[in-house]
Amino acid sequence: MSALRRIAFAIAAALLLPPAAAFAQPQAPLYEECRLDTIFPAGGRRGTSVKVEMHGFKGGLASPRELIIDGPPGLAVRDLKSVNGSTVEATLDIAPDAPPGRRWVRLLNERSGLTNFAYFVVGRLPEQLETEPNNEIAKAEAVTAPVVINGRINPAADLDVFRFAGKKGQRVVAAIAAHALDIHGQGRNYGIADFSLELLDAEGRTLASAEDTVGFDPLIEHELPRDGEYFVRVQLLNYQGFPEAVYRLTLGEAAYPTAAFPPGLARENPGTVELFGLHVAPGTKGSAGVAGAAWDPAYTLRHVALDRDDSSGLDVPVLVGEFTESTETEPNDDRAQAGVLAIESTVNGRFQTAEDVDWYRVRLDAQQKVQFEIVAQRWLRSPVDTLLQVYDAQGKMLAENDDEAFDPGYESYHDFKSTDSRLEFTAPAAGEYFVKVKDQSGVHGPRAVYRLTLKPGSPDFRLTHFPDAVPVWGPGSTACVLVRIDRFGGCNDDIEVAVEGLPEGWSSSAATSLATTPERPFVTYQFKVFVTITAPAGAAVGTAVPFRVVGRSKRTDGNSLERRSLPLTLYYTSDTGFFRASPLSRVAVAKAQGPWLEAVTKEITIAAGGTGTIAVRVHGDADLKTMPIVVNLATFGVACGLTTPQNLPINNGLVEVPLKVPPEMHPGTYGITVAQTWRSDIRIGMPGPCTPLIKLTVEKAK
Ligand SMILES: [Ca+2]
Ligand SMILES: [Ca+2]
Ligand SMILES: [Ca+2]
Ligand SMILES: [Ca+2]
Repeated sequence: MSALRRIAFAIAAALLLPPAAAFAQPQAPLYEECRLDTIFPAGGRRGTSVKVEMHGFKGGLASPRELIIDGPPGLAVRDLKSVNGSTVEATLDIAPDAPPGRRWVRLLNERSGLTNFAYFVVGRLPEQLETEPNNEIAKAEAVTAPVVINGRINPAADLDVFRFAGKKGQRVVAAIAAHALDIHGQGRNYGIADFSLELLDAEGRTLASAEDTVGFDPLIEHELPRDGEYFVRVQLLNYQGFPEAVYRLTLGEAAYPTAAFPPGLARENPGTVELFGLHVAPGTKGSAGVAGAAWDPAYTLRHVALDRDDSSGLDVPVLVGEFTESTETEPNDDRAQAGVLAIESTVNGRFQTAEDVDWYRVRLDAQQKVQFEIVAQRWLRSPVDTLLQVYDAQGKMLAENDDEAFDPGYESYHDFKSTDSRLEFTAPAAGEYFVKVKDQSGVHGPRAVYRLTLKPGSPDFRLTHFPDAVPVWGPGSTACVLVRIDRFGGCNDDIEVAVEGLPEGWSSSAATSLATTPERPFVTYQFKVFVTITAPAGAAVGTAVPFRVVGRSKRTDGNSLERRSLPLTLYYTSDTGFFRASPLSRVAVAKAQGPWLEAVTKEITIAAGGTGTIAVRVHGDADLKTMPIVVNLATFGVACGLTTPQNLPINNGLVEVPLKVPPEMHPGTYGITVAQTWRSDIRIGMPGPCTPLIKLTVEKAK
């Protein structure tokens, strides 16, 4: 959160919260963010046992129940225990045959439910933890390469120096995995941990240094000039340091894959890809078919690791696609050599040389609408900046796109503004059209990959939702999930968004993202909706169950579209907007922290500018006399309060909540929830209990 944003929040809090003196009621309970900020070490060697320490946020990890680990098999958890409310320890026994690569680790606890995921990597090289003090060359920690060192840059200005013996002619690798594992700060250090790395000789002279080689991760490959001692120095940019700045340093003659080709495969039959990187021989294959059978189909990311003795386990992202897959065929540097594309297909390409451009051709009917989309920097961490151009058969350029307009913030696997191209195109006449893909960042080689997908330009939409780990605060209570709807190709249908896949006894509510009508011109309420999930009254605290979010457009022509929502794990508050695509959504039952609300009024109709009253029942605290209440409606941006908080009396367990509908609100049916003050606000990562969705029908102003 920026300083300005903090101030804005403080002012908002001061303005919006009712004066405590007026009713002398306690503040709403603090619903801790169920957040896992770091796991240390962030990996271990297979066949060993690793004691890990997990850090959360302001007491949100109290009463740990279990670790839920997704991804390839081979990890067993024992000795899970609480150190304090924000720190948990456990021992991970890594099976001798555990496949190398990352796992998705979450902590289930009674205090705040289920956390976001943090990555834990299984490797095959020997591993060790750094030992402080190691800040100076004179105090460098001696290590035997090849090795993976698990360290932390903390406190500010911490430096970690390691000493190893090398031989003349050895090509050593020194590589940090941190950004690759989404290592990020908290508190005053929001943002990806940005490391730098130096290789020094015995006299302390710098032989090589690196900063942002793969994303923000530094990587050095260097041929040692003579037999002797060498040093590697790790630090954070600007001499920062914080407890979450965890890294894995691979050092020595180790295999370190950094690219895969093709960078994507058909979902149906993923198979293998070729890996590229340091000490990775041409023709080396990796499998993209591991694990994830239970993953949400909306999650298309896979990770390919190298299964070899000298592998640190760090894997390379690839994607699975819905359509026919192919790879480009060089030479294709001019129109005459263009490769053939079909609608509903994906071609995997790369820029092999600095001059490389890639041409494709496609036959289109008159007025046929198509959508070209490139994925390169997003998801794949490719360093390219694509430019996409469409030409007619006479060589006249008809359309082009550099950086896609679509906001990538919710899905970016990288942390830069997206440079991927996307355009919707309508063929003016029947015939052959040509597509040119070009890089503008001046990079080429195995990492300079892209995927170009050609889809029909018909109306379509996509959904994302967060959190992917929903806390229900007490059996019988309800929590909400925020779903974002993005429409393409002129999609203007009502889209019904529902929660599915919950076990028996659980319930949920559906919401509608409204189409635009003459009566209801485009409004931000179309972009986001809430759906809610209610746990059974008999649910045990510490229960976690999977769910999925599905959207269905209700086409007037009868051709309905169904799309699965991509789950997002939330690293910071949604206000700061730091998300990562997640393989699976779960809802977990935490201990009730205080009272919770049930909707007595299930639906209400109010004219724009008019007022109404919603009745809610308060459970869990019979002595409570008043409660600060807010009515929420998912809106664009960070706002979701339809009313400002009001301190309201409780009579016989019931609260009558007055609701004034803004005069500018368009006619339509909206899903709203009632919750206890803005501390229960999902946007600040504190999704306290709320009522199940209440249907609010807004009529035209009278
Ligand atoms: Ca350190
Ligand atoms: Ca140090
Ligand atoms: Ca090429
Ligand atoms: Ca080419």
